[in-house]
Amino acid sequence: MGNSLLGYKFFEAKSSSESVTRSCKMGWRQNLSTILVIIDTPGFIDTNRSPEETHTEINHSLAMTEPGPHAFLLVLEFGRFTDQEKNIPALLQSTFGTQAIEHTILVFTGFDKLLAEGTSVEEFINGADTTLAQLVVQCKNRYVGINNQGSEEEKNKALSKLLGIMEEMLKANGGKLFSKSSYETMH
Ligand SMILES: Nc1nc2c(ncn2[C@@H]2O[C@H](COP(=O)(O)OP(=O)(O)OP(=O)(O)O)[C@@H](O)[C@H]2O)c(=O)[nH]1
Ligand SMILES: [Mg+2]
Repeated sequence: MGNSLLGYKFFEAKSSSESVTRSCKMGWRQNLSTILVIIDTPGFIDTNRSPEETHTEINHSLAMTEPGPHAFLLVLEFGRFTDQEKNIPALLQSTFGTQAIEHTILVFTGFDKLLAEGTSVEEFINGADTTLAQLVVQCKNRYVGINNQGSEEEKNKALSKLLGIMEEMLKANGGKLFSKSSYETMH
């Protein structure tokens, strides 16, 4: 997924029965109107590590973004929202703080599968189970679908959409970067 946004292969990505990404890694893209920095993290549901170890590793990503990220991209797949996945928003909030959801954009991968069925993203969201529908509401309808196997054009279209959503989100949040410590001292 990160590679699609960067426009080149940088992060390790492959079909595997085990989690592939072990540590946080930062990649850049410079051929846009702004410099895009993406930090890929291990998944919250890691097949090889305890939740505590995963939490610690994902937490490293925040220090890498100093003074803070513009957005969290919560990557899910078009398809079933499993019981394990239902726990992800809580894990996101326990890692980065409860306000993290205010800075979160949902990115659904596997858009190609949806297209093959003739289902639109909106149809998928409208038919989503209660927990996913609630998450979409919490994220104030900030979501985008992407086909990581698609053409450069398709991937760039998804990126443009994502950057547009991020800009709107930043405006709504008063242009502030996410900062865990400022929230912690405020509350
Ligand atoms: N068809 C299709 N396959 C996808 C899409 N996105 C990811 N995949 C496939 O899913 C597999 C896993 O992708 P990764 O990007 O490695 O996923 P990840 O979430 O980083 O996985 P971990 O690092 O193991 O947690 C790869 O083989 C991808 O080609 C998509 O939009 N469509
Ligand atoms: Mg990965």
